[in-house]
Amino acid sequence: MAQASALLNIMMDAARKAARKLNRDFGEVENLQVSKKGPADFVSAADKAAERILVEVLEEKRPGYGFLLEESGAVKGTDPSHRFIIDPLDGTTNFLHAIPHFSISIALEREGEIVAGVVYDPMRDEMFRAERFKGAFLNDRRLEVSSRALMADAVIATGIPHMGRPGHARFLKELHRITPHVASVRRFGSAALDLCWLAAGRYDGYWERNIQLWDVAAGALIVREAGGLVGDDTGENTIDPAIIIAGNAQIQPQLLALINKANA
Ligand code: 2AM
Ligand code: CA
Repeated sequence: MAQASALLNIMMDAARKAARKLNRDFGEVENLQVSKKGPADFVSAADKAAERILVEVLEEKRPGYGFLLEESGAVKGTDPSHRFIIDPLDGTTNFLHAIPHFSISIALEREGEIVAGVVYDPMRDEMFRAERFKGAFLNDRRLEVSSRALMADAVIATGIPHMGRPGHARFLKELHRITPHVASVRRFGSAALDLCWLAAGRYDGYWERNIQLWDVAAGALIVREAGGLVGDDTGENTIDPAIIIAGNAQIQPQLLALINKANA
């Protein structure tokens, strides 16, 4: 078991503090399901409140760092080389429907590189963390991606484009190309957790298009530090929220090939 650094401890403390608020609000959402108005406004307030807590904790411990926030956008810091990239509630649709699968995602970027990442799943009390070159962990257990090499054995996670977003037809083409070759496909609704579950060897691959940097910045580092690959559809080893193709080192290239075939 490796001791987490001071930086990761700060990021994890922030996540746990914000999670306490999200947990209370999740309980309330479960009650609001039956109300006429529904929980939508309440959830958007919960989201913002969690973000405020995260910023408050991180600002106090790392004054001057900038932020890229899902709810409030970019906030410039006095230190131009550091920024936290934060999704206070990844899996909002799940949260809104009282489906207990969502997370808090915090990444730290230094000079344009993601150097630390924390993803916390408050419902399962699972804290995923990684620092560059120092490995990935789930709570205190070192993570490694699965060793499944055959697509026929692989469980692949994905995200389906939601209402109002482009790419529905393309998604179906890709799904149609992939499903006959793999054991199963899953769509659970939190990109940050999809990546962490891949890092933990639960999934063997993952792809999604048209998401945002805050959905994947921390999770992508966690996958890489667990020995997995994260890239785009050209085979470049990059974190491009327009197209994320990830997997263990055997599955990722095969998934990439199928996605490119689907679009050929
Ligand atoms: P969110 O819950 O923070 O919005 C699921 O496919 C992924 O897409 C989630 O990580 C989700 O993050 C993201 N996403 C982005 N915009 C979304 C939207 N309008 N509705 C649902 N999911 C969205
Ligand atoms: Ca998100």
